[in-house]
Amino acid sequence: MNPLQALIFDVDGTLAETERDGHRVAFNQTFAAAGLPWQWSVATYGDLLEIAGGKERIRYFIERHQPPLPDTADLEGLIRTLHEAKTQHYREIVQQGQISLRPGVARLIQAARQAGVRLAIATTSHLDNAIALLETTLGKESSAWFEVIAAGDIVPRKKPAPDIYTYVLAHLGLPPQHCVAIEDADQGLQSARGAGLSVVITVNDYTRHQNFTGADLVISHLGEPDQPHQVLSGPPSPAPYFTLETAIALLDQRP
Ligand code: XBP
Repeated sequence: MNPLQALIFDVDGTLAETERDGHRVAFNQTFAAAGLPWQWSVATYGDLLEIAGGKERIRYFIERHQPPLPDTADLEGLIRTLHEAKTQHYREIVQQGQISLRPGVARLIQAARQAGVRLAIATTSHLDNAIALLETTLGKESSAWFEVIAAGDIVPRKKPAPDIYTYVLAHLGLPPQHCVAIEDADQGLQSARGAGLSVVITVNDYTRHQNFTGADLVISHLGEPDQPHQVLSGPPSPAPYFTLETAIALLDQRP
């Protein structure tokens, strides 16, 4: 049996650089449309990313920054309404083609499909966001390539809790020893590790200085034959880009 049965992808920051130019912009569009004088700069948003989940991030911003608030007793209702509008704005940004996949993502997904390696998604973001990104970047039919798309509020505790990865494994019917998670951030690493998975980190500008102790491999991105990746920590790569063989080698070295 192939030791590699499934690849489980995080979405935001891993499949694409969605945070700075996608989610952040959508939050700001939402605040402006709601008449709120809130603006999340690139730097502020970097700090807010410590909190996974859009609704949770808005709540944290209100508690931490005490911005001017509309006159309402229903704070939870306000957060819910803002987040629904933000999801809409984000989908529009993605569907306009403003976000592209990171190097090597499409290549690795196609290689997995050809080799019969199963695919899944584990994201904190809203399901509609994940589907919009997949369908816009990989084609209308592509969301069906993923046997499980676990997203948003499907589990009670978001990353860094292991729940979303545990959910994916349960629905794939696979033990973690036969799967590799691909992530971009420390919260995702903790979540996937907590579920017993091997983890590959592809860093980005928001996450490259985080602590990735416990990751099996940390690389700049998945890479392409003509766009080699850099190995930041972990075993030297036999190829200048991440392959299914690299994933199998990581599983083989598990204690
Ligand atoms: C990233 C997140 C999300 C997005 C915003 O999730 O934390 O909250 O920033 O999306 P992941 P929502 O890295 O797990 O894909 O507003 O839909 O929550």
